[in-house]
Amino acid sequence: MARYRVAVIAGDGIGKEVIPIGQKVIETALGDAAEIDWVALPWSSDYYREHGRMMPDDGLDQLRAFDSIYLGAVGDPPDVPDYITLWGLLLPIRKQFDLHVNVRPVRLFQGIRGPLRDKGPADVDMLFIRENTEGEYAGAGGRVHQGTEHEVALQTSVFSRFNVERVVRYAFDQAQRRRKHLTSITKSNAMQYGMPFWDDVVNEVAGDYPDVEVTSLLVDAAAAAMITKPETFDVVVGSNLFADILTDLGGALMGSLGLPPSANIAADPDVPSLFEPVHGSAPDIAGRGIANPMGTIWAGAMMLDQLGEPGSAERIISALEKVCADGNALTGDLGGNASTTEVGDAVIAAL
Ligand code: GGG
Repeated sequence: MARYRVAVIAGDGIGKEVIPIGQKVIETALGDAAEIDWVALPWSSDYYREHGRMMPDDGLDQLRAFDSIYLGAVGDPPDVPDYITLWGLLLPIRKQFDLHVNVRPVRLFQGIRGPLRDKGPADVDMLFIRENTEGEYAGAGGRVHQGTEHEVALQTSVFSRFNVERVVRYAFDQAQRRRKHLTSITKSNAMQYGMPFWDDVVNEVAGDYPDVEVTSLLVDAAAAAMITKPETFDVVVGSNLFADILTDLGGALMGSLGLPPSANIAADPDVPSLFEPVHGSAPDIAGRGIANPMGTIWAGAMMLDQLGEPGSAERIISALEKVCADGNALTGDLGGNASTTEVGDAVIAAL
């Protein structure tokens, strides 16, 4: 029997409520096929309040020994500023482990009422590939003359050929497995260095994928087109910031940000990848037992797929589809009144 070691960082807010549900669903889906040794790590804003840092000094070394990382959410504003939680935990993991792509499906499930009047499940089925270690979130910049009236802040985007090319190739590979269309998100009219470079790399790599049709869209036009003609998107590749923003829009198209999952995939297969819902810690609803666990459950399915358990992964997605189609166990964000636990139980029953 296969055995996997998974680090669990439930984190903050609703992360602590949805992660245990995801673990139960994963164990049910695996049955006797494989076993998971879960190791809970208390790294969070509470940990920060106690220790002055989001994870221990050797946190990354500890994580490296695992097969996978399952993360809930980070963020506890205004008590702990969001840049502390993100730069103290999630972003260092993405960068140090070279989790080069962030894979984010956007799908409207049957039974879920999306916000678009004339669009249904057949129209909303995209796969975002987000550049995940540099771009606008590279962390290059600084503040000078701090606290004076001459204060200056610089936040520099970084695009390297090595990285952009491998991310774009990953997206083309995905497009070949799907409907053979790739949309590249750019802003080369206003950002005259990084974005024409991005476009050049996309055009160069496109030469190796003659069967994939490529569309280049300015990020603002892409945001509008996701609303007016979502059916024109198949695989979408974008920079760290642009794809972060557009996938929240994607979550809205799915009916709730509680639904989309995300897979942060390591370039080196010997390094753990990280799986998390797209949503954050949602402090406004934390502790009430009403958070939607579906994004976390789906992220668990992506984790199983990557660990080499595609059958169990598919069963989880089918169970999610069934629960959505039935419509009897949906949380408030999807128009229902089920609790987090009741949704988990319904997914387990569907399995
Ligand atoms: N699910 C993890 C989480 O808390 N995400 C919130 C967030 O702000 N993420 C930023 C990012 O994905 O770059």
